[in-house]
Amino acid sequence: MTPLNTVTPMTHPKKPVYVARCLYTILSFCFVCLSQFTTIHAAGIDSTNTFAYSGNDDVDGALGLVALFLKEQNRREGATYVSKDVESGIVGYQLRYYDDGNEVVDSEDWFSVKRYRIPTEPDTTKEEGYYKSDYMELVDFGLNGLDENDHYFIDGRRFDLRGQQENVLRQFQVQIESGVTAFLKKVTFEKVSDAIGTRAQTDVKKTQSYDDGSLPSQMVLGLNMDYVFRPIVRNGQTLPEQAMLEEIRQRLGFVLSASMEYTDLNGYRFREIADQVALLQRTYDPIEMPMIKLVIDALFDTDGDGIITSDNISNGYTRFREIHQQLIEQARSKNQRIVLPTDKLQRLREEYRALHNSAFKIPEM
Ligand SMILES: [Ca+2]
Ligand SMILES: [Ca+2]
Ligand SMILES: [Ca+2]
Repeated sequence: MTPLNTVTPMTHPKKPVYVARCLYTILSFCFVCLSQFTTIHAAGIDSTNTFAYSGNDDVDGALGLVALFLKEQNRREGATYVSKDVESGIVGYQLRYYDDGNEVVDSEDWFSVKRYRIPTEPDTTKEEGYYKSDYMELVDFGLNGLDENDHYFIDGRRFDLRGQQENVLRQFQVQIESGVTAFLKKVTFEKVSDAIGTRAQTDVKKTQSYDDGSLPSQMVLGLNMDYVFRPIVRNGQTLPEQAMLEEIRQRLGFVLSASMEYTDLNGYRFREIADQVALLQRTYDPIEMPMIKLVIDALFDTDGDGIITSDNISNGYTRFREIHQQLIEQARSKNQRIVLPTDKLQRLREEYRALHNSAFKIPEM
């Protein structure tokens, strides 16, 4: 995992030393600026607006942001979102992102870079920009880097990458990286992140951890929901992924299970749940989604942006205990011996309404 303020090593040809020195001051400044983007986490883009794939098999977080940006720029284009042409030396690029229609960047989408050569002296007898129709287009299905499932086009003819050697795939991938870099140098990563704002992580669906160590809903809950869990830092150390996963599941799992179970006034059932590791560490079934959404939105994601910090986790847990205590006192005053799940859910709905100023609606599944 690469922290945000670390420059990702590039595999591009090295710049001469003197250029590097001249750039140093500028870079330091950009570096400070970049580190302010606390809601954006894309270690695949460095402070010089250079893009490189982060190299795991998952949807690339940084490329996902660029995809979201394209979408932001031209929503009217239907399911394909296209960038303006960018020129870099004698090469021109155009970026395209295709969403399968579910409005989030995920492994069913593709991203492409069109690459064409700009003649030093364009033929004035031909129509303007004639050379743009003579291009190569590299298509990354899944936004996870080029592999054997990807393909490219030359003059409209498709070539599959199946059976290609690793180094050939790598060469093609560098072309995509160069195209995205040319684009980022023009629009700047700052502008990209401003346009996307807090949706950055919740709209890029990942199945593995994000570049900054945040965990997607898929990892924590086993469900593709709009939640991202921020890394847990303790005594200055970020918890390892597995420990973080267990801790979040322990807390959320307890609240979820306890909300769906009755409790007797002595805490029986409650204690039983707390002892059941398998129950707390499990992943959830899609049928439980409305319930999970209610619990999380009422207790853990109180500001509704889909981002859940470690403070949110402990506050949500504490809040649940408070609410539960109130329910127990209510039950006592009515001479009841147990608190029913329906009472708990009703109380959580009230909590939700107070926070979000609207009634909880069962989400579409
Ligand atoms: Ca999609
Ligand atoms: Ca791919
Ligand atoms: Ca939040």
